[in-house]
Amino acid sequence: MKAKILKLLQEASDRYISGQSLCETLGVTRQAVWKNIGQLKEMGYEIVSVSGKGYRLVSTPDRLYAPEIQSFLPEDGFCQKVECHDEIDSTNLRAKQLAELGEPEGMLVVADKQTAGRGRRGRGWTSEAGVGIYMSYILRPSLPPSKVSGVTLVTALAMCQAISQVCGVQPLIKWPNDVILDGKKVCGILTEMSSEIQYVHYAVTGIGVNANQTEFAEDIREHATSIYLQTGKRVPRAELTAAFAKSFGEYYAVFERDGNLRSLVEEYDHILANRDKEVLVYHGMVEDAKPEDIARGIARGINEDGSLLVEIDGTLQAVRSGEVSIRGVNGYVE
Ligand code: BTX
Repeated sequence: MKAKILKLLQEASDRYISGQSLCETLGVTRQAVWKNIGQLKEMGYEIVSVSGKGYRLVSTPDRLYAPEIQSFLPEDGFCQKVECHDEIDSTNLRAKQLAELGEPEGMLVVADKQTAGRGRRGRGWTSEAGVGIYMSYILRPSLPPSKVSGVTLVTALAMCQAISQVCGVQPLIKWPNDVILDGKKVCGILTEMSSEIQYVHYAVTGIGVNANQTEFAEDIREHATSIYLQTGKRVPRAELTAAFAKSFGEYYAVFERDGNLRSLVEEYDHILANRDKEVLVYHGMVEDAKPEDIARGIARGINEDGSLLVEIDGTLQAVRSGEVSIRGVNGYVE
């Protein structure tokens, strides 16, 4: 009910909605409306009530609250369930647990803080409270396991669209799993799956967003930034979460329908950070690469499998995510 009340108040924008019309639309008593509005106020939603006029939403607190996230989402959309945590070890771990328990595709797990945020290959993801968004979607793709890595690219596309819509700034993608602003990471993506040789039980796509951080610890400062640091504007985290959830559902439907990324290649290439630039292709971990593990080439775009096409010694080679890392010639991106 709170999600519906928030939706109606948001839709009314700066107009008042009468208690009567809330009751009629929601099919509940005045007392139920009043009680729920009271609870929302206690949580920091500033809702004014004027007798004879009704209720008006003046401001929302910056929190990740499931009913508020749902209030921005269409009722028949891909995201049907949102679970929010103030603190959790890792939303990917939680989403995997829920998937094992049979939760359906399209359930989103969101946290305000992670105590054991996970990156790729055993790395960590710094997940401070109150400033970031840490979330994971449960997916049950009807695709062979070899195609699931495409989900990472779909996630990056959806996040770029959501940031551009809500924050008014266009991020780029550093293939395959980073979203960047001004050459630094604002999001990292980790897709995991449980499968048999031919069959995917479920996949989980996790995304960490640096939304409102004003500083970063020394070990990540060089390559990390936040949307706030880049735009000077506070990010409404619940709204951005919902915009991502919606956008992801739309791109994912196309990906699942085609069984590959062919309809999304052009859009992806348009915001590919390294496109037509010189890159270093590392086979294995960047940290302990030997000179023979590194090739130099020019990134040309992705193919429909989501591999990066790199021109090396005049030949176009498709490099697969999971097998290589890409760096700019002089640094992280360029
Ligand atoms: P990655 O392996 O590409 O990047 C991890 C590396 O990024 C770290 O080793 C560190 O150098 C750097 N890093 C750590 N934290 C941050 C940060 N907040 N901003 C910028 N750089 C950072 C990327 O892995 C995948 C990250 C996915 C995180 C999400 S959060 C929700 C979900 N749950 C979970 O446990 N992981 C995912």
